[in-house]
Amino acid sequence: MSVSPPRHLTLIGAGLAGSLLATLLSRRGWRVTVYERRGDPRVADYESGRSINLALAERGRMALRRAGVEDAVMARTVMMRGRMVHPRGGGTPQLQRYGRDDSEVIWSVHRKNLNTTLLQLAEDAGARFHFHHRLHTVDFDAGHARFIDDRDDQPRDVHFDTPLIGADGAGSALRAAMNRRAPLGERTEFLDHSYKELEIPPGPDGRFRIEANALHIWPRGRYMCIALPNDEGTFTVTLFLPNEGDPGFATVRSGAEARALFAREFADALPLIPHLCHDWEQHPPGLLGTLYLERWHLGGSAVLLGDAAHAMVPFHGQGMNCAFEDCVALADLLEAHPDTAEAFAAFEAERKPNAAAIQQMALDNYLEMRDHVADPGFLLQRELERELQRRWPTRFVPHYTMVTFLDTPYAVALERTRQQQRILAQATAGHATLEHIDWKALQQAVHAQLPVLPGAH
Ligand code: FAD
Ligand code: 8RB
Repeated sequence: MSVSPPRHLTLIGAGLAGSLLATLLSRRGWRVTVYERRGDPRVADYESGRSINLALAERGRMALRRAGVEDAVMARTVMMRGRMVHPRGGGTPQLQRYGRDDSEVIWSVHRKNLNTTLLQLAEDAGARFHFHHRLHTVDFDAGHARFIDDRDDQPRDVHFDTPLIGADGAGSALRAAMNRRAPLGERTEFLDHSYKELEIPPGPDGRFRIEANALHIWPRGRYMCIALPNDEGTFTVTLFLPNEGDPGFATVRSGAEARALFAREFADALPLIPHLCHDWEQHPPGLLGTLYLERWHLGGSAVLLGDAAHAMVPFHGQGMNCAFEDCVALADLLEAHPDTAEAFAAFEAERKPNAAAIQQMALDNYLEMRDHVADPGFLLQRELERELQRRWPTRFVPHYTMVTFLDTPYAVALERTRQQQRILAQATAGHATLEHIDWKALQQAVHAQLPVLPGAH
């Protein structure tokens, strides 16, 4: 006789992954209790007035569709067709499309709107939320968790007899508690670059000051600036800069120094950012890094997902998309495995290699965005890539398409990308155009090395 499986779960964190997972599980009849450090974003003015936006791609949309919330979210997004590359010295910005047409685009979405929508949906589905509960410590043997209310520093001790799911982000307190109980093999590799957020307000007519339907990039070799549109006519600008050297955060310290950097390197952006000096001096640079864990779960007692398990650098815009994919995978596996420890082990086995792959691709994409996008050799490879996709669309699927428009497992996308890069580099080496291409030889290489990719069309 086996005891009936626990149908009650406790989630830590009601951010993007926590609120989506709460919905998916509640819909399937699980009792879900969620503890969140911050206040309820639906009632409190829980963040500063600034809008922070995220790029939503197909993986994220698929997960939202599973939760029945895709349409509600999509109603308030801004389409981004491609990269708008702003050259140094003020030449005309050029759009590099992400896909073949407007069916292959990404979407800019407000973090707060998205989080609020997901929370409401989870509550409607029956999940119970406890806000102002910051997980502090866990006694796994006794089944006790201590939470702190950060408004008055008061502790609350809660007894639990359910598995714990950590969706509490990159600084996860559940991860720390699990690690104290049995080491998770944790390692964080910080990037020697950080970031600063700035804002382009709407123009006098309330409209976007630059092309709305693009992700803007100012590539400058060792560093770059980007801008994503918000639906109220603003852009959130992010400058990524090395910590050391010049320019770097160590040398560009005052608002006036930042203004001088923009005047020199981002001349067309400077007049659009009226609060540059103020914003520069108000907010410290944000750190960037990759979190690697050897283990994601503690038997059947606790498991981590999203940033808590695999925080990554932002350069592929996949952190949230990957976290959403985690939620669908975990919900499915909890359904498939009555034994929670087995479900958690299967989740780790399925997702860990894929998380490692997108972590690597995110690091690689920094070089592409800040440097390669302005390089003629790179542009020639992109041109060949498009032509190979046109000829053999189910076999030669561009890297960006696999990551952003398909749900190809990230590990498969990484492997095929490496193979494709060898083909592209070899075929274009020493040439400035595609005139010399031996299409017969390429056809052979493509068919020999790249089997038909599920989902490609
Ligand atoms: P989070 O969304 O961070 O949620 C964690 C939640 O846990 C929060 O609500 C937090 O308050 C709560 N919490 C933390 N500690 C505790 C505790 N001790 N007890 C209880 N609750 C706790 N990804 C993309 O895909 N595309 C993008 O364009 C993109 N842009 C980004 C821009 C910025 C500025 C940043 C910072 C990230 C961006 N990301 C993007 C990454 C994305 O935000 C994360 O990968 C995603 O939010 C991960 O979801 P999560 O639920 O794991 O963590
Ligand atoms: N976290 C993004 C891409 C890929 C764009 C391309 C890149 C800001 C922090 Cl840096 C970045 C992408 O290859 O042309 N898609 O979506 C989002 C990105 O940065 C987000 C806004 C960001 N994430 C800490 C800052």
